[in-house]
Parts: sequence; C-alpha cells; structure tokens
Amino acid sequence: MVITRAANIPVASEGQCTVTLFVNGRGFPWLCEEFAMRIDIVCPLPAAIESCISTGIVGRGRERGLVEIVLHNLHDFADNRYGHIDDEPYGGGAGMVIRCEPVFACIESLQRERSYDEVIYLTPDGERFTQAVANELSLAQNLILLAGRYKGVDQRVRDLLVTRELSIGDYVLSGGELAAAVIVDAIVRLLPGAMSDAESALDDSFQDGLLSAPVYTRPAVFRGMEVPPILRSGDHAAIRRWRYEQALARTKERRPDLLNSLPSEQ
Ligand code: 6GU
Repeated sequence: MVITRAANIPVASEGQCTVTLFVNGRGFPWLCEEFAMRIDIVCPLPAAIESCISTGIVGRGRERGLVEIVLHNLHDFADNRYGHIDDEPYGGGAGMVIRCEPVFACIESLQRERSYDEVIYLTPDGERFTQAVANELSLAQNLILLAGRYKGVDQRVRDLLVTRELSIGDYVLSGGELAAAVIVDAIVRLLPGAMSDAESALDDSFQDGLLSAPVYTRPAVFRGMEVPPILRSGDHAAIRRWRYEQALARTKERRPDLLNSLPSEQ
C-alpha cells in the first residue's frame, strides 16, 4: 500500500474537515470530526519561534484548528532553584551541555498525556531534512520537536527519549529553535486546508523532484523584457509541457544531483 499524500480539501465548519487520502493512486474521502495535528516544541528559547508560529500559513493553520502547536520552555523544568538547565561537559572542553533532568521532566510529562509518533531532536549531525521527510511527517498525529542550544543535550536524552534526529543543512546554527520553525512551516503548509489553493503545494519545487519553472505576472513587457508568449497563449497542454521542460532544464543546470533520485514513474 502506498499512501501518496493527504489532499487539501478545506471544508467546513466547526473543526470538521473532509480529508482525502490517496492510496495506490485512488482517493478515499471521509469526514473527520477532529483532524488536528499536535506539535510540541521543547526548547530553551521559545521566544525565537513565537512569531514564526503566529503568522503566515502556520498562524492561519492554528487559527483554523488544523494544527495545535505548544511551546515549552525548558527553564520551567529546571531541577534547581536558579533555573539552570545546563552544566559543564564531563571530560572538559568549551561550551555547556543541557542536563538530562529538565528534558526528561518535560518530555515525559507530555508522553503521559498522549502517545507521540516521533520525538525529534534538531541537530546538525542529524538526518538531512528534505521535502520527502516533510511529506512523511505531515501524516503524523502528534510530534515532539526538541531543540538544543549551547553544545547540545546530554547523550542520554538522545539514547532514551529521541526517536529521530534531523538537520536542516550543512551549517551550524546557534540553537535548534530556527530549525524547529523551518520544519514546522514545511509540515503545516502540507496539512489539509492550510493552503487557499488546494493544488499549490503539489506545484512546489521538490514536490515532483524538480525545481520550479520560472513564473511571471503582469505587465507582459517590463523594461523591454517580454513574458514568454506561450504562457499567454491559453494552450494549457503546451503550458504544462513548457513548464516541465523549464523545470527539467533548471534542475539540470542548478541541481543535477536531484535528477539521480527522481521517482521512477517520471
Ligand atoms: Cl537542526 N540545529 C543546529 N543547531 N544547527 C543546525 C541544524 C540544527 N541544522 C543545520 N544546522
């Protein structure tokens, strides 16, 4: 059984939505009472994420009840009266390490409330976050994202609590919060009802393994540069063909590595 994706069919009223899952290419629609995904973000600096989850498509998705996102400040789970959540690394060296106690206290209290599909730790040495991973995670019900700062979290957190480790690219951020915000954005825009144009998520770069074709809007001529006539021809089959050719050419030129991993039905 291949579940391709959950289709965007924004409906309804009072927290209800129609969801169509495509299984082996066939659509199965049904009405859900509650299809909200829940994402808990556990981190030392929730303020760094606040605006990312309150604005844009993510903010609107929360208002529409498609996703519930809850921020947890690790300092609220400190096991000492100073609110310290970090300590020096055993064996010496620069930087501080986030202690086990606050992380276990926070995550275990969440796990007593519900079961989670994944506990994801954001770290530069994790698996690379790609569109395929975003698609997969968009089908989850409950997710925990754990973001560290300093030198990272005690290895025992990773060994015992974490089920998956993700990195958003080969560079070092000063904390995992921005990475968590990136991942939440990439997931939430895929949720049924998040986008106003039901099809637009399917047209994204990477969604078919290719970069996007160039786009234009009015005026037809700007400073002597003309919009390709085919886009103004009204011939939709020809436009589709042109866009595919442009996407292929752009991918060959800029990201030839993507062509080696194209889905086989292409
Ligand atoms: Cl997930 N965290 C940090 N701190 N830096 C990163 C990253 C994550 N992904 C790329 N760089």
